[in-house]
Order: sequence, then structure tokens, then C-alpha cells
Amino acid sequence: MKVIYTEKQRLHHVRFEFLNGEATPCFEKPERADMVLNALNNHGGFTIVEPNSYGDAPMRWVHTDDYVDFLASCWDQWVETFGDVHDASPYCFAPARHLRNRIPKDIEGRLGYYSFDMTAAITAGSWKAIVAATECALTGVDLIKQGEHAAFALCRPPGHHAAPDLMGGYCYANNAAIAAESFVRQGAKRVAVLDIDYHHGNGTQSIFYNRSDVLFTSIHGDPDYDYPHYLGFADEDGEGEGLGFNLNLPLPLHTTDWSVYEPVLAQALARIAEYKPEALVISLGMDTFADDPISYFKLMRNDYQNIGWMIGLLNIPTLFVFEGGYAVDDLGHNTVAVLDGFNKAL
Ligand code: OKP
Ligand code: ZN
Repeated sequence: MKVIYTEKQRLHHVRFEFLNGEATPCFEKPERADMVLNALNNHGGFTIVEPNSYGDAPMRWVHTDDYVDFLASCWDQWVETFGDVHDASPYCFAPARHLRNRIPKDIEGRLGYYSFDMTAAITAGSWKAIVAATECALTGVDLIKQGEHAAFALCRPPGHHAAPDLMGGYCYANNAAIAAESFVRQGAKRVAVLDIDYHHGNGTQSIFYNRSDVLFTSIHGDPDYDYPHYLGFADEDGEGEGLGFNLNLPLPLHTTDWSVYEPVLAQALARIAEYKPEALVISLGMDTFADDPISYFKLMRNDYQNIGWMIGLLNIPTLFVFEGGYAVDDLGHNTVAVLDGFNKAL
């Protein structure tokens, strides 16, 4: 299997995030990709390739022009205002209740307008890394269009929380959504996205909520008790044309082990099989692992082999797009287990 990765993604490295009221080193860091690359190389059978160049035009398929322009210009305006000492981070949020929905001119106002939380800071190299991550996903699509049955886009920063004009949850450009849209623009009538990150893929859901040509399915921790708190509930089933093409499967924190997870994964896969997509995009978050430091499911190493195997049995051209996963010591092995299980099903 081909793996698309570029070192340019290292340019994005946020120093701190707020967790439980405390500034802590950011969990989403370049070493995450290193751990996965090491495990892929140790395992063998994977070829690492560089992405093609696509620029920022594909980002504008699913994000607004003003948001993409903001991402491209944010760091420079931040430095003009505050110097380059700290990462650019919002603190005041325009989309909140009782406030006007207008775009201020200063950088703090713009950051707050385009953010839904404080966990997506921007650094000097962020824009280049954000573009590079989308290019990894887009290259994966094109490899599949050229005849590969599957590919793995090792993207950083991740993307599934990024909505048309909002960043948050370590995410800026929605790599999986851009990949799904690329399949559509290259002729696919139906594309399915399966999001198995522990956190609900609110951005991907929002992007495709009123469309029937992209089915969005997500298995995640119950948003009544965990991030992203305000989307991802079971009653969100699409709107207009998209009604019936959004499937949220929230699961309880702390008690979700393989015995709970497996039948729900089977349910998601059955819905995807019934939809008969021409391509499948997996938002591959590895933070469902028992030892993940910020998540509360109880999946184990062997379970990841089974997840990959069950997805592989669908026998649909599949692009894996890397999302979360923060237990760095096991992250590589667990990720490879999914891909290895997938290959064994073929
Ligand atoms: C990004 B991805 C909850 C803290 C949540 C943000 C999590 C972002 C996850 N106490 N912090 O989906 O893995
Ligand atoms: Zn996650």
C-alpha cells in the first residue's frame, strides 16, 4: 500500500493547548507522524511517496474563500500585531449567542470569528503544513483513480473538525472532506466517509449535511459527555437533499470496548454497503485506544486488526486519511494494524 507523506507537515507545531484549565504541551505534534512512519517501515509492504502539488484551490471546494484567505494570512497579521513570540490563538468567539455575526478587522477578532475553540492555534509554518496535508489526501485520491485499491494519506494537521469556515480541535482544512469532494469531481456519483476517530467529525458532517452524494457515518464518544460537545448526536440525520445521508453512532465513554464497538461498526459498514459508494474515505483516528491520554474508549491492539479487516471486506476502493490518536508509544503499531487487517481481507 502507498502512504502519502511530506516532511513539510512538520512546519506545524503548536506549543501549548489548554486542557482542564491548564496550559500543557500540545498533544497534536510532529512526532505522531514519526511514530507511524517508523511502524510502517518496520512492518514492510508500505511505500512512502511525496504528495503532488495542488495549491489551495481544492481547499476552496469545501471551505469559504474568506476562511482560506484568513488561514493564509493569519500568521503575518498576528506577527505585525504581537510579534512572533507566541502562537496565534483566539480567546473571544463571534459565533456565540447574543453577539453579532460579523468579521472584525483586527487579528484577535478574525481568529475568534473563524474558530470554535482554543485548540487550533496557528504558528509560523502552519499554512504550508495545512496545504501539504490536503495535498497528501488529494494525492491519495489520484493514486486510487490510477488503479490502486487503497492508499493511506498520513496527514498532519488532522482535518475532521474543520467546517466550511471554522477551525478547531487541531484541525484547519478538512483533508477527508477535500478527498471525498475530489472523488465526486472526478465522476463518482456516491462517496462514503466513515469517521472512526474517537471524536465526532463535526466539520465533515457540516460540509456534507445537505448532500446525498456523500454519505457521512461517524462512531464516536457521546457528545453529551465529550468534545466537540455541540454536534454528533444520533438525531442528526441530514437536511434537504442530504436527509438520510448522515449517520451518527455515539457510544458511551469508559465502557466502550470491542464487544460494544464491533456491532456498531458492523452497523455503519452495513449502511455503507447498502449505499454502494464508488469510493470510501476513512477518517482514521486512533484515539479510540484504551491508553489514549485524552479519550475514553477501551479498544486494544488486536481490535485494530479487526477494524481494518471488516472495512476491507466491503471491497470498495478506500482512502485512509489520518486524524487523531495521541498515545504516541502505540500509535504506530495500532495504525499499521488497521492497514494490515485491511490488506488481509482482500
Ligand atoms: C482532535 B481529534 C476534552 C479536551 C478535548 C480537543 C480534542 C481535539 C481532538 N477534555 N480537546 O479529533 O483527535
Ligand atoms: Zn479525535
